[in-house]
Amino acid sequence: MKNKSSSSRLRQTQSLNGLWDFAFLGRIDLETFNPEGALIYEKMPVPSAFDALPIHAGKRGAAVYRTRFVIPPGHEARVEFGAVSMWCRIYVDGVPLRDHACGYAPFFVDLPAKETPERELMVLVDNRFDFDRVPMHEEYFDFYQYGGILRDVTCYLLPLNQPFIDSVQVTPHERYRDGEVEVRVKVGGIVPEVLHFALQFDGGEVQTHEVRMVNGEATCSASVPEPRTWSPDSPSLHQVRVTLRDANGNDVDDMEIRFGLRRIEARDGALWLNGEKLQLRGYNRHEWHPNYGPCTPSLQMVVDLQLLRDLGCNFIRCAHYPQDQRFLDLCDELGFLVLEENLGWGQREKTFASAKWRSDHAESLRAMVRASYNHPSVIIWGFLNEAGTDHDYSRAVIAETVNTLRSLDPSRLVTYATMFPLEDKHFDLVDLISLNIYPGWYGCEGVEQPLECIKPHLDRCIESIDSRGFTDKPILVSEIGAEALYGWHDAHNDFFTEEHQAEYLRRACLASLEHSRCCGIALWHFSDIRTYSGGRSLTRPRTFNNKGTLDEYRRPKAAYQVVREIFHSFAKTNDSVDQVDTLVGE
Ligand code: ADA
Repeated sequence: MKNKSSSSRLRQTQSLNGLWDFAFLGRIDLETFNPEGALIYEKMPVPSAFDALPIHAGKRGAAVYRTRFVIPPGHEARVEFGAVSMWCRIYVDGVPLRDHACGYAPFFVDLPAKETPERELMVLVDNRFDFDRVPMHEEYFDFYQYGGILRDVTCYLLPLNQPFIDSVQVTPHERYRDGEVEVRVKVGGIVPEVLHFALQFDGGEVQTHEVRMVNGEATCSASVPEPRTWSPDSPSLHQVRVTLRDANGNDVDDMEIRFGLRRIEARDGALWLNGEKLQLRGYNRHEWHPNYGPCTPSLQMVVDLQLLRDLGCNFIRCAHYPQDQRFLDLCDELGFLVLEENLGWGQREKTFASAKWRSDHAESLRAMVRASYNHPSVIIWGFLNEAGTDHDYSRAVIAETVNTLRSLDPSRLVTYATMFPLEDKHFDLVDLISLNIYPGWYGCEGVEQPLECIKPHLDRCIESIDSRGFTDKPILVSEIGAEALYGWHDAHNDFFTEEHQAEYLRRACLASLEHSRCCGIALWHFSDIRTYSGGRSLTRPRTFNNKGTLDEYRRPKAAYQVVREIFHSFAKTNDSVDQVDTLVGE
């Protein structure tokens, strides 16, 4: 399935996905790697995580990928990588062009022109944990971190001696219902003083614009003819084609993107979508399947969304990294609301002290917003899941991240998920307060009736937040859950049985959705995932995080029907239109 959020008619575009040459190099010294002497003896599909394939399972070290392709002589080109994990160095025709160290964020390299058509792309990847080289990935994260070229690789030919479109961002204005939007065109290559371009919405009439460039960008207001509002009940999408023209009126480059007309707000202690109060009902979801690791096929994404829709969900928290664009395309089309977050998991003072981490984190944030800006499904940007936000040392990083996100995109809400609901020090900085809580699961050693802890704990968290003066901020339960091993039942209905999990989730859903201050819930989590290896995994049976309502093969546990019933009953009371049966097939 093709990435639908952007395309071009004028640019020559080629997918570089396919079978690449490959070799696992192991624990080599990366600085001694010689691209010319690389002994390459295997084939590897791109995209894939090499260590998700049984033949390389569990290996950590360097690996090299190589492909050859052709572009017309004299042309510059851009190669976009959807994600390469965890660290990589990109060589073009034997020359190292850049390193990249956030395994889930998209990035690109610009290929210089050459007199001959054949080009060689080599990607040295490394999935070893090394805080100095790749501080965004730390080994204690509660999900398995793989290596490889995880997402699509695409090559675009850039126009010769002309400006080209780097990105197009469409932002709905206050009068979005009437089709009023702002269009921002970012230009690369030769940047003119005044940009001549044409806009064509939904294949209709062409509107021409001449705009003075500011910092490489041209911004104008425009009006979408026959506007339709986007919402989960009615996920209507619009398209706009932006065509750059040279001084003689010739078309030199173009880009078509999809967008939606909708507005998200946080005010009066609640969330509002298109002016209507919004209740979020959903799950946290990792991009993962045992057969493919983090490189799930589109079919699996559709299957997951069908199941989430069947469960009565309107919301997905995409834990804990920037998403594959194919998944967000599907959320746009099917009408799911999304919280997309930057890679982060439990960072503390040592991480924040690293200049390399700060710069990689900021780069990854910018890449996430650039890639996902036009998806109407994305309503909230998240970052730094469960960081040390009970301390002052985290304030500068949180403030800086919020400022970066707001300056890149003032149209969406910003949040981080805290594990310190009672002690957190930075709620004032965000639009939405997100709580990861596990009452009656973690920390209930010695408690007679752990399930009885759920509601009182949530009530206490909310009271404490309100008593600290945050009554205007919506509160989301961004994680809550309990483990169950698929197929495990016994007479005690105790921890790890399906029955215990079902009862836990029942209480968690009711405590959250019935609370007037709570704008929604994202259960932890959709399906079981592989996590820690080695000694850390002793707290995780099977080396899996087993809190899925479905197991890793998407087989439902007992909790499935319980959650389904509750979510559907709240959907009936809270949503204007019952959207349950409206899933549109691919
Ligand atoms: C955390 C974390 C999740 C997962 C969960 C759990 O809140 O954000 O990634 O680790 O706890 O299962 O304990």
